Amino acid sequence: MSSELGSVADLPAEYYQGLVSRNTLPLWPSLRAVLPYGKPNRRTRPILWRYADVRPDLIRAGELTPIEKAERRVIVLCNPGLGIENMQVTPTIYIGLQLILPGETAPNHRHTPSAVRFAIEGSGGFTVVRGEKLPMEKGDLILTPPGLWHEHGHEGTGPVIWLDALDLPLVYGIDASYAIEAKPQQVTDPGNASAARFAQGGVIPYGSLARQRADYPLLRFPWRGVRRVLADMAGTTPPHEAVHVAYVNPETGRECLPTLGFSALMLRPGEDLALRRRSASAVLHVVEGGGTAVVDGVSLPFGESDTLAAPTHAQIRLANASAKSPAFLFMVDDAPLHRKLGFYEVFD
Ligand code: 1HN
Repeated sequence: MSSELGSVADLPAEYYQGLVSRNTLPLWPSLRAVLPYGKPNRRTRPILWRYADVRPDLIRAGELTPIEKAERRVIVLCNPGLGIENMQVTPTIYIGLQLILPGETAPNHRHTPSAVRFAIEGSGGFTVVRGEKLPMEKGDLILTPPGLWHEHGHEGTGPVIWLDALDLPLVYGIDASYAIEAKPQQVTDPGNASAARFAQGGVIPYGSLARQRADYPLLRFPWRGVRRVLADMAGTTPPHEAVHVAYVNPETGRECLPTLGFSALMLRPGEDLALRRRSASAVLHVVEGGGTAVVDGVSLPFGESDTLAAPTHAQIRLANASAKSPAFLFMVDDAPLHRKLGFYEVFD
């Protein structure tokens, strides 16, 4: 079945050069590289970025580069396995840490890539998406779906830092990434009214049953509620089963963005857990606590606000270092994309 295929060296040089000169190539010398047997070739390295390393560089960016010269003041996490200039943590996922200082604004724009913000530090920061003013407190998830206007501001004191996750490598990779700029939005919903509409799981505004569903009815998922659900589930979830919740569109129950999926995990005190191996690539960000992740055999000790990369098809073990306190992790993955492409798999 899997026999050795012919190489470029097997071919007359003049034949091969002729093919190249006509912008063509023989498939067979490259076939196994582009379509390996059993498992994909994964260039993504399992690595971790410590918040303690990135934060000082981000704070320094605040001194070196005024917001007007940056638009978005971001230090980008770059997986060396994918080429650091390509600004990818996994082949589909871009991650950056963004800093905004008191009184600064990051101008209004919209673009084809999907984005989310996950708040790390500081208070008083906000994002306006589709006219809704959305506060960003530690652990809050805020969606900026493709095509929706968004801009950021900061009404508090001290630095505000959040994590940006985008499907930029994917959208850029298909020559589809671009933005449009505009004047600041009119804030039509200063009080985050959608939070009230979807505050109770399983209960939605009555009209949502009959009408054509909005694509993105809920844009902000406060951490406080997610943490409470995880802590409540921890007591009733069997040992060795992950305490794991997905962020979804509350009207459809489906994923909340087209390509990227979001979820949160709690590691119980002393817990050492193998996640189910999946086809999707993922990024894990530590909200609270510390421990060790072992990703495809690579041991990555983690603490609060650290971020790590997991390749497609990766074996992931997560151990909580504390016997007393829980640890909480936020996950971004490209499972929705894999599902849409028809090849999402869960193994084992
Ligand atoms: C973007 O729009 C933001 O809106 C942050 O804060 C990072 C990276 C690449 C492309 C667009 C933002 C981004 C981005």
